[in-house]
Amino acid sequence: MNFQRMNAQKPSAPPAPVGTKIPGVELIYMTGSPPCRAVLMCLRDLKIDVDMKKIDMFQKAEHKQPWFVKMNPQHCVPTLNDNGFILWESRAIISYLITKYGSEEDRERLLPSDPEARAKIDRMWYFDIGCLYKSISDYYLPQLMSGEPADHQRANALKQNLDYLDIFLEDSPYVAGETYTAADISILASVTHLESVDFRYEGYHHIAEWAKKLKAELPYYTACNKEGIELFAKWSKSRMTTKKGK
Ligand SMILES: N[C@@H](CCC(=O)N[C@@H](CS)C(=O)NCC(=O)O)C(=O)O
Repeated sequence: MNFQRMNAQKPSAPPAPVGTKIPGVELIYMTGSPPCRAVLMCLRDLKIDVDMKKIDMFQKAEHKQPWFVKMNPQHCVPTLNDNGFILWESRAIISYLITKYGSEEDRERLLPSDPEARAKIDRMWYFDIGCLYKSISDYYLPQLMSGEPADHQRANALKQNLDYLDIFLEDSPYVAGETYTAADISILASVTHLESVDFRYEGYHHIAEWAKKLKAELPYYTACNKEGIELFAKWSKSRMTTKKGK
């Protein structure tokens, strides 16, 4: 991806430490990235701290530099380095962090061992990566990156996936059932990404209620998300303005 000019925003400090420091673990991330925001929420939920390495994908294209491509040939963030064990894909990172560093209570709460409960989380994670987050990216990135016109089919795919999520949330307070789990973390990052592209999702009443409830319930929501959403919003606005000015 080419995110030119996004780093025209003021530089930000990594999130302040809040929990138990895990030695030798580093998270390579970017503030405006929804999957990075999801991993930040997971770290906060587990009350663990790792070294935070923010990379500049814009002016410096650090994700394309040899040291990073050698570590992660797919050159994407978030990427975790746990004492030499390298892992990318936010949902895999979240699962790994909970399994390795969560307490028994954290594991049962966020990633329950009951096969049916766990299968529902997997289903929502696959729905997120394969449908929901994918449809947000498919619709907005061509417009933001290359100035392409909005594609109606892609808009419909996004709305269809929001309809599905709204139906899922009709009968359960959280995306995978009666309690907050790791699936809510990822899907919350995806849904709130819509705020940074100015897509109003209030009309999806169950989604809107769920997001509002989580924002109020999660003590770490603002610390992990506000700055990233605002940064992406400023950038996307500038890209839309540039496009209109062409
Ligand atoms: N499915 C991946 C998506 C990761 C991703 O696309 N990250 C973007 C930033 S939001 C990135 O690193 N883009 C740079 C690139 O792909 O070269 C995840 O959930 O971690």
